[in-house]
Amino acid sequence: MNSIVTEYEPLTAGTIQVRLGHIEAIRERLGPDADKWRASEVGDGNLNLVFIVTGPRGSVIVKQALPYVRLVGDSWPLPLKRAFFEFHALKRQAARDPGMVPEIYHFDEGQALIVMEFLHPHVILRQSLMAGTRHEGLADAMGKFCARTLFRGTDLAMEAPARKRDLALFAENIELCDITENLVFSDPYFDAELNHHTSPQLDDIVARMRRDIDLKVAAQEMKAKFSNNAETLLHGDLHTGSIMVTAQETRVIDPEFAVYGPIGFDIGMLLANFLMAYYAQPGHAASAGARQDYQEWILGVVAEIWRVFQSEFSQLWRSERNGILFQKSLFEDQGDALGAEQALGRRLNAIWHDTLGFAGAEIIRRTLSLAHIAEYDQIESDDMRAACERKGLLLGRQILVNREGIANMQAALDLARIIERGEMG
Ligand code: SR1
Ligand code: MG
Repeated sequence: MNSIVTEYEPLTAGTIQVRLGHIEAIRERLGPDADKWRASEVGDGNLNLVFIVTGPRGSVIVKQALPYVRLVGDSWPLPLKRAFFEFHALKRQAARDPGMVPEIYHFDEGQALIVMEFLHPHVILRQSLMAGTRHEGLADAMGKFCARTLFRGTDLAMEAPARKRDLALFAENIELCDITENLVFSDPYFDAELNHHTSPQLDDIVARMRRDIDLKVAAQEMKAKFSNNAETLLHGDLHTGSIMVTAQETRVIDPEFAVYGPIGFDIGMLLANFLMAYYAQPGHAASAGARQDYQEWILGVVAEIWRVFQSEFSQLWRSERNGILFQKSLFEDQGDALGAEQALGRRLNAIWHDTLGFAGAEIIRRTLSLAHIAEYDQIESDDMRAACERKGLLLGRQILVNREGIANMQAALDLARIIERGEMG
């Protein structure tokens, strides 16, 4: 019952047995009798098909790119090659932070599909944050993931020829990069076709933001940093929908937006999504104030991710700085360890301010541009949703425009709390 399709063709739950039944790597995991496999399509993301396929021996995930943006439909074509970039990014992330991404069992470039480990009983972190669930080790895992994957993709760590070849490979991820450049950094600030926001409640702040020259300049400065600074291989879409968790375990999925960019981009996007989850909590609380402790837990995660990132990045700086930048021959080898520490401090400081800028841009785009977040969308009352979103927008604007003036995490979180208390309008 095997059928080897050579032209790209989207899978369905009904064709998976026939289409994939001959692939040894899958047969090993599910059992050799494909008649006994059962598939269901569970994709709830913006772009792809995702199937859970279960057989007598176990389950796998089959992820297949569609030739268009699923969220919008076939009026927005999107290259299948994104599966190729996701495959290569997963390989690199697995090498740079072992155990943090799903294992790949099979990749078919022509069919734009990746067969990978079924993470169970993991759930998408976004869902968990709405439910008010705490996760041990989440901040530690994510701080280390950011430090390890981002440091190990730079010219601080990699051999220059390998990095240049890699940079050229991921530079072809043009269309997904284009989505980020438009949706994150430009669309929120004009009347882009696919924008939407909670209306009329947010109409005033949306109009104000589009007239806000400081804000638009800051957003374009961050866009320039994103487009012009091929510093490291980014995950490219590191939000809380790209993280799967159990009570104790954290894994990262979905790096199809992978591209070379500035270190602060991934961290900024990640922290922004926690900050939005913070503001969304009143919309998910059983009664007023019931989620206050949980909100503080979320801010604790934000602070801890940044603390762990800095600590791990510093350790890697000291132990794995074997690339062409800040060579040890210029510092430690001349007995000048202090110089290397000074350079590290300056780099971390610059990453911090970039992180704030990218976080601000991400918060604003998730509220005003095309792709919103479930934490806001699932708040039924328009007034409640708008109140949460407005606070996010206020914080987003502050940390984007004033990113250079916010000295540390404590100051950023104080600002988040002031806005949550309604003390800044
Ligand atoms: C058209 S794709 C919209 C968004 O979904 C992805 O998850 C990325 O965040 C992208 O910006
Ligand atoms: Mg995704």
